[in-house]
Amino acid sequence: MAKFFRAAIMGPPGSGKGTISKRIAQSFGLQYLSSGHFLREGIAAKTEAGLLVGSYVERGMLVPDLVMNRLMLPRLEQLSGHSWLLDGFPRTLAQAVALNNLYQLDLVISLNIPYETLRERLSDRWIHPASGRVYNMGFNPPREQGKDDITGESLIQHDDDKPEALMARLRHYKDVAKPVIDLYKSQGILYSFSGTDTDRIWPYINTLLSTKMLIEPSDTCQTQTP
Ligand code: G5P
Ligand code: MG
Repeated sequence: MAKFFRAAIMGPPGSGKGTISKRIAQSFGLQYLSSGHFLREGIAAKTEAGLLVGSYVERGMLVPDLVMNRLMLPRLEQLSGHSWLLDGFPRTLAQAVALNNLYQLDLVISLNIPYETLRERLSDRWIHPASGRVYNMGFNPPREQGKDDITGESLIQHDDDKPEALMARLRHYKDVAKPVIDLYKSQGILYSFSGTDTDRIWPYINTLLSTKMLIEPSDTCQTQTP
């Protein structure tokens, strides 16, 4: 494997970023950082920053770029010497530029999932708030209904998965993601995957990463045709 491998995964709400990130982290040993998880940690802890971002997350709005950059970039500094995967960050061009000023990504995965599939998935999604573990009543149900498999504690549904917030999140995603996708395309590191089933997309991502992590050192210049 390359000494350090740096990747990001993009996609609309419910596209499977979290599910695929966990598989990547497990299969390839990357450190996995989810912006949504860190935000929810702050909200649950009721810190000053948590209260501020809570109002955005509840309404399905993007948290301001400066707040996101301050939340995510220092965590990457702590991971120097590790390979990592970002889930949900960067989400805007300003975030992508701030990240790019510090780190050159090796690969960006973009998930294209039809709207109807996203809507069905998110209305069925339940979370264990303390750990961030995600369940789906159809795809990935807990062993006991409404309870976390590990702790037995109650599962909850996010405010931002409720219908009004969800529509707002999907509308925002497309507009805001386009310049970010264009940036990574222009760098030759964007790989897009389309489909309705994570299990069918996963083998392609697995193969791509196996190839990239085996043969491409992160610090060499790359010419790729995604
Ligand atoms: P998050 O937490 O980053 P979103 O909105 O981007 O949230 P989300 O909801 O976490 O995305 P996901 O990670 O893309 O979705 O998808 P997932 O959780 O793996 O899968 C969704 C559901 O579908 C799960 O229940 C899963 O089990 C199920 N599933 C997966 N695959 C399949 C399948 O093949 N079939 C079926 N049937 N089910 C499947 O961000 C939350 C908020 O934080 C703020 C924003 O307010 C955002 O709305 N935020 C930021 N703001 C500004 N900048 C940033 N960088 C920000 N990052 C977060
Ligand atoms: Mg997620």
